[in-house]
Amino acid sequence: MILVGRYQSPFVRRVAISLKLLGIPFENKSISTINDRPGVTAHNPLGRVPALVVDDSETLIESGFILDYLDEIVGPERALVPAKGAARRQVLRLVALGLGVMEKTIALYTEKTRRPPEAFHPPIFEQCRAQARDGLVALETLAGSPWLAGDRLSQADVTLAAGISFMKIVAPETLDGLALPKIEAALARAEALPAFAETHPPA
Ligand SMILES: N[C@@H](CCC(=O)N[C@@H](CS)C(=O)NCC(=O)O)C(=O)O
Repeated sequence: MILVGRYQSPFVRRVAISLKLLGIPFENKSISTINDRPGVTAHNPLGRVPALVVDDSETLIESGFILDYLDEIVGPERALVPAKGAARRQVLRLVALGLGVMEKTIALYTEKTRRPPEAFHPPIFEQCRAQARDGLVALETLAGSPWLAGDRLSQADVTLAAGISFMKIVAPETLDGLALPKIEAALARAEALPAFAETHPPA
């Protein structure tokens, strides 16, 4: 399999971490949506990463759908999202919050780096920042221990680790004044694992 996209993207990184955690061999085609748009559109007409080339005839897009496929390959015992019931809904709730935080962090990054100064609109920036912070507070409230969903590492830990690492690089001030002990503990535990350490984006 070939994972298209750079680990600087938290969406790409959550797929890379999952592939490694699940022991699925892959190559990383580390190309950027900014510097190599034709290279990316060759795999995804939307020009977005990640894409996962499964074989000569099939490429998957959308990180959530790619992760669903990986869980299907490894089966319910090893899947990072439980197959059914309350455990599944709890992990999906945490993942949804983590993804929301990730999306708002990307919006902050775009506002900071892509918009000309005269087009910067503080109310939108502040709203994205507040949404990211509120998402983190909600996650902290719902979080279990030692992992976010309780006893077992799940896709919630993977997604939040990818999102928070990205936030610490591009918009660290989002975290100012927040007390997130359960999240920070799960994150430290995760980042010590090879699947996380080996995919850490350069600062
Ligand atoms: N919902 C998509 C989001 C992917 C996404 O937004 N990727 C960013 C990189 S972090 C991207 O490719 N942006 C380029 C663009 O949208 O033009 C997913 O989960 O795969």
